[in-house]
Amino acid sequence: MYSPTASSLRWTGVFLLFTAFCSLFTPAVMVKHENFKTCDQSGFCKRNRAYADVATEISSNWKSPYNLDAKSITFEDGQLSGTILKTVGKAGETVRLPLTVTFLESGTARVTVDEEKRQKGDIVLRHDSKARKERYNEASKWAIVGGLKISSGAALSRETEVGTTKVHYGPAGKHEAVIHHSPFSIQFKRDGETHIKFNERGFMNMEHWRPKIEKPEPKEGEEQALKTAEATDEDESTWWDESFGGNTDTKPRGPESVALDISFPGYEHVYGIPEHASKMALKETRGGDGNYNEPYRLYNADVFEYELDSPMTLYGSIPFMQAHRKGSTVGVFWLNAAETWIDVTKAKSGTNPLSLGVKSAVDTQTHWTSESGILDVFVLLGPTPKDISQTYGELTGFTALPQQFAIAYHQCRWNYVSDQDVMDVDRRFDKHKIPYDVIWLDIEYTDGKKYFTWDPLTFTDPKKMHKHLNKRERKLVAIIDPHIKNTDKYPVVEELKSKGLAVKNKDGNDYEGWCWPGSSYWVDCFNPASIAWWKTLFKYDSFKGTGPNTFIWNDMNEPSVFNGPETTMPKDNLHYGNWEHRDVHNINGMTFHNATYDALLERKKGDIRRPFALTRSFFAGSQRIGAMWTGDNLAEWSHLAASIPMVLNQGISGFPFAGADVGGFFGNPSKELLTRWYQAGTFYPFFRGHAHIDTRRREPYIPGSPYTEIITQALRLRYQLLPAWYTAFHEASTTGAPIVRPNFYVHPEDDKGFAIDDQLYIGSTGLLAKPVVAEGADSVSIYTADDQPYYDYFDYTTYSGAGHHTIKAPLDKIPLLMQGGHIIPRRDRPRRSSGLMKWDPFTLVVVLDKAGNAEGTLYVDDGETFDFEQGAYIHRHFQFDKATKALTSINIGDTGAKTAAWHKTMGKVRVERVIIVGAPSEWKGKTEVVVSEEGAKESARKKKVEFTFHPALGKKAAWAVVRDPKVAVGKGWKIDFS
Ligand code: MIG
Repeated sequence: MYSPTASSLRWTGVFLLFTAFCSLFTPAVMVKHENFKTCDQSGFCKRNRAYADVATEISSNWKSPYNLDAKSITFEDGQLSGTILKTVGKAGETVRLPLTVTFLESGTARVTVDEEKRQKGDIVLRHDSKARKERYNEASKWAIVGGLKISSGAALSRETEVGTTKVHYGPAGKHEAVIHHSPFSIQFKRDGETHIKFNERGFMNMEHWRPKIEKPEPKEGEEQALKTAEATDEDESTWWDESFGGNTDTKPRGPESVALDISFPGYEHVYGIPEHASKMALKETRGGDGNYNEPYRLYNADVFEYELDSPMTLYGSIPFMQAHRKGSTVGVFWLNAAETWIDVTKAKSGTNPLSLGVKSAVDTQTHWTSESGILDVFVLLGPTPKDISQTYGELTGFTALPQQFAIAYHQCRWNYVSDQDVMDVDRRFDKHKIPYDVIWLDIEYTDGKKYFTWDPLTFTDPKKMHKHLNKRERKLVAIIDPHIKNTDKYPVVEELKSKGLAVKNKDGNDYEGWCWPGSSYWVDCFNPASIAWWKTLFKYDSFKGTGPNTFIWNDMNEPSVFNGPETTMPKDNLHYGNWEHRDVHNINGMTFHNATYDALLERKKGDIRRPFALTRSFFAGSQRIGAMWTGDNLAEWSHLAASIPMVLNQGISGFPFAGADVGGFFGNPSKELLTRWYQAGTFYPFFRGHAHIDTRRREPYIPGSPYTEIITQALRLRYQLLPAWYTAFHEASTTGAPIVRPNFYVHPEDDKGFAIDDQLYIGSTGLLAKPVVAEGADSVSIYTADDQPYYDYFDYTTYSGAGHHTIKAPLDKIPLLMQGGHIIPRRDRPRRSSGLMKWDPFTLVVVLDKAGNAEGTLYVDDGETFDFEQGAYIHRHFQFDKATKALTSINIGDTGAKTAAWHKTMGKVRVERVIIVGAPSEWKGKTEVVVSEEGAKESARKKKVEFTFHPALGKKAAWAVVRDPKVAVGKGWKIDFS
């Protein structure tokens, strides 16, 4: 038997280095298409596309075989139930499919279709297997955390039509579901207008359970005859097993896919369904020029050297799509964890031409297909983008409010090779006065890829390293992957096996596969006992050398399996509860990330710090746990450009704490590319530099002058704006709103901007960035959607009028504008880390709108603990009112047990400067303003403070400064400019 020896491991290392070395000389890196299925190579996708083709053929007499049995319909407590009968085969046998349509208080409707459990006899006929014999119905257990309150007002409509059932629901009963019985279809209406249609085109398909009938092998000469016979029937070739790339999926339960067409009449744009390296506005996937010829695929996978502008699957999936047009945004959340494909096509609208102008002349039609599970779809009727993020967030959870350090800058590479190396990098950042918060350790820190250990030669004193970092309040993130090395004398693998917590193969034995450590097992985090065990591994006295400033990175959790089909696990593997891997694949990564989060919560009794865990694989709901990044991109300009729509798409899909590897993972970026990437990266909610093991070092201090200085400026900008970012994160954590926002989200009425995905707004701050993503560019064209003035962030150059504006952008310039009407909180004192800024005073930038008004918010808490849940925070609303000529600060936070104590400390921090951009010219000559603060002593109630006015200069707006008004951030106050 093979057992890895020290020397064989060394050889594996040499081999890996060698492969990596070779790849340096591969001229154009390209994804290996042959490693991943096309729709045609994925049995159920092919079958359902063929089904759709038959349904669309005009000449066929085809009729959807799904009929809702009118006699079965009941309505009770906001829920309609019934049975859909599917007519099968020539004999007209029927399959019974229980339907529920649940009407929720949020105005959302949830439609589920299951398959009635068959008689014992039926099941026995099925292929013998240890797998469960019902459809997977536990996805909601992982994805859904709320929003399920039933609409008490939902009621059957009194107006009746034969063959139709109508239900009024939602706010003020404005929503209506019109359910047609034969064939079964649903129209979802808002204010009398149809926004979403189910099964309009008749693609609904639930491949029902059936016994496997062994067909005799065709004898010679009979083949042709058999083929002709089959041609009239369904294609059964992939029903009972299916092979791809030398792997065979045994499919013990046979075909069991679920499919449905969902149409958005009058909607030209659909967004969402990450993760794909494609534009934010989804493209058509069948036929025509400039379209994809493959559906968008959701099957979490470690796609090596992924290609751009592609519907290919990537590491994570969120089966949530929204459709947008002027005046309306709606959404569908397809809650299914199995492999899923989505076709998108557009058709000339069938809607009334009179209503055009609001509606698009185009309908978007989609076709969703998943390999197994029940059908479970949420229908969200908006009507605004914000309503959509809110209702989706109520269902799957809002972004966890991270610690402050987690939204600052992270420095990573594969690998910092020793504890000395880590401390050396840290010192160099300090030497160059470059701020950073977190340094990361990739897999090489371990002893031979055994997680929870340190390499005894290179990381001899992890405690000392942590202590060193802690001096500047810096943190360490260490990687922990889900593959557990199969080796002797490794307690982690011994426990995993002896406790029976590993994922099983189809025969019920521990599944063994190949990953970084060589032979490995995978922890099955669907099992509550696995989570309980996983928690024990992170305790400080178990994972020795770690402490409160150690956090975790989860990689490879798709899961990535080097020798598995499509680099992941066989679908017939078994998880806790005897569900097949097929059923749960897309949730797998989230369960691992979730276990890690739980473990971080309980490292030490009484530790109440918020966990931080980064994940590569994700599903709907992962936003509750931590951050994601877009995986292994390339150090190429095109990948820098692609990162912007990807990050925006994450935001509108409910998982906004997202970023891409700054600098590009594979390859060596030019100094110019690296610099531009840092400038763009300051606008990623998750901001981390990272690099492959074979690349040259590229920490910000490496490229030298002027690049290092320019990168430092970009990093300082991020740190300066941390109060604005943190406020945006807080908003995301309470409303589900994206942290960086695309044009359509901020300007839902501006149809010219619906497809724009290369510029971004930060939260509600009015900050609008257009990163430079082209080599040699010295300007960008930025789009502004309204007629507010937009001011250059750095020099107040004014851009007015909706449309495109050219901004000069030499290498040292970041195109960043401030939309008139906002008040932006900052902290202007440069520090080495965000932790050191905790008690720094604030600067407020008041950016006046056309009318001369502005408003904004600031959220501040300790950036560390959960005390904010007990009121330990400050939440202010600032307003500059033209009429009263005053800037005021008022409290908009609730209070709790810890409010008072918090206000005694943080509340006292000052606002040290107020800058007014677009200041009115009548302020010329003014030298003082009057400041008053609530609760101040009578003598100090009104104080005069120095004021300077700077007149407009060419295109540069006039601005003014109030120097040190000495008002506390936690108090109500007023600055009078009259
Ligand atoms: O197969 O841990 O995406 O960020 O540096 C590669 C090594 C494994 C993939 C991650 C990348 C990380 C690398 N990992």
